[in-house]
Amino acid sequence: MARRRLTQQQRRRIAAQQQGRRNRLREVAVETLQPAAGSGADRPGRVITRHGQHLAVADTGGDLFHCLSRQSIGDPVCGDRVAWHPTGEGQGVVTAILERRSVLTRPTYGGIDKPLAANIDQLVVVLAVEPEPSAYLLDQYLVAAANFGIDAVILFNKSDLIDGARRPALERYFAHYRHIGYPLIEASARSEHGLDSLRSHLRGRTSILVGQSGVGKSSLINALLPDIEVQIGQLSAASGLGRHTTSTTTLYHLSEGGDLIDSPGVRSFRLGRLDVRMLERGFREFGGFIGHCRFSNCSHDHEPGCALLAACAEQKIHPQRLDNFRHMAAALAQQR
Ligand SMILES: Nc1nc2c(ncn2[C@@H]2O[C@H](COP(=O)(O)OP(=O)(O)OP(=O)(O)O)[C@@H](O)[C@H]2O)c(=O)[nH]1
Ligand SMILES: [Mg+2]
Ligand SMILES: [Zn+2]
Repeated sequence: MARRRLTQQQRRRIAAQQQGRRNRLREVAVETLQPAAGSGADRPGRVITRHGQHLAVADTGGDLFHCLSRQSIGDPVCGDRVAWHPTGEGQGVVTAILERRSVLTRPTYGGIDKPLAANIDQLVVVLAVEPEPSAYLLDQYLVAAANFGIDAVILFNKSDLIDGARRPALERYFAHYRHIGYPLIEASARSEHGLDSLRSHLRGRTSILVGQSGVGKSSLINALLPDIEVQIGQLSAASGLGRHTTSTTTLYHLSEGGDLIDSPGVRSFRLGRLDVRMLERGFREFGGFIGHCRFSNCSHDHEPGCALLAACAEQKIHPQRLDNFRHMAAALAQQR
C-alpha cells in the first residue's frame, strides 16, 4: 500500500494529538494511577526492542507486551519511553513517543539521521585486541557522544588475550585516553576480569554497548546478566522478538539497577551533519587550545601559529588524535 502523504494541516493535527497524549500521560504518572487493562487509557512504557513494525514494550511493572505502533507517530526505537495501551492478551498499540532525553542516530545515505536508540546516558565503546582496534572509530564515537550530550566509557575487552607482546602497542595507542579524562576499563567477558569495575559505571543509568562486530558486546551482556536467559525467554514469549538479539538493538535490565543495551556491530561509523565547531567539541582535550591559533579559520593542519600543532609538539595533544580530527574534518567537508 502506498504511504499516505500528509498535508501540513494533518501533520499539525497529529502533533497536537500526540502532545495531548503526552500531557494526559504525565497527569497519570503524577497521580500514579494504573488504568485497568483493556480500558483503552494510555499507560507509560519503554521500548525494549524493535523488529520492523513490531515492538516489545515493558510496562512500569516490567511485564512485556507485543505492540504495533501507529504509523503517524514516527519511529519508536529501543529505549524510547512511550504511551501505549493494551489491545488484547499481551498485546498493545503504541500511540505516542514521549520526549527523548537523548537520541543516538545513524546517518542514512539519503542524508537523514535515523534514530537507533533513545534516552541513553552513556556510550560504552567496546574495543578488543581482536578484531584489530580502530582508534579512528573510537574517536568518531567519542565525538558522537559529546554531540549527543551523553557520557562515554572505553572498554577494552578480551584482556585474557593481552600478552607481553601486545601490551606495548595497546599502551601506545590507547593509554592516553585516560589522560584525556575518559574512563578506560580493561575487562574480559571470558575470564570475568574487570566486570566489577564495569558494573560500577553502569549502575543506575541507561548505557549502550557499541563497537565493531566480534569485540564481545553480547558476551559482556551474558557475563554481566545472570538472568539473561530469563530475559530473552520473556522477550520471546511476549513477542517472538528474542530470537533476533544479535541483529537488533535490545535493552536488558541490570539486577543492580540500570539498563544495558546491546547493539549490532558496525564496520564503520559515519558522523551525522556536524560543523567544524561541533567536531572540535568532540575532542575535549583540544578545548584549552581552540581559539588560540593565529588565524581564526585555522584548519590545524599546517598553518603557522597553530595552537593545536604547538600543543602536539609539546606532547599535550596525542598526534593520533589530531590526525583523526583532520581526517574527520576532511570527511565532513566532503559531505557538504
Ligand atoms: N578470548 C576472549 N574471547 C571473547 C571474549 N569476549 C568475547 N569473546 C569471543 O569473541 C567472539 C565475538 O563475541 P560476541 O559477543 O558475539 O561479539 P559482538 O560484539 O556481540 O559481535 P556482534 O554481535 O557481531 O556485533 C566470540 O567468539 C566470543 O566467544 C573475551 O573476553 N575473551
Ligand atoms: Mg552481538
Ligand atoms: Zn590551528
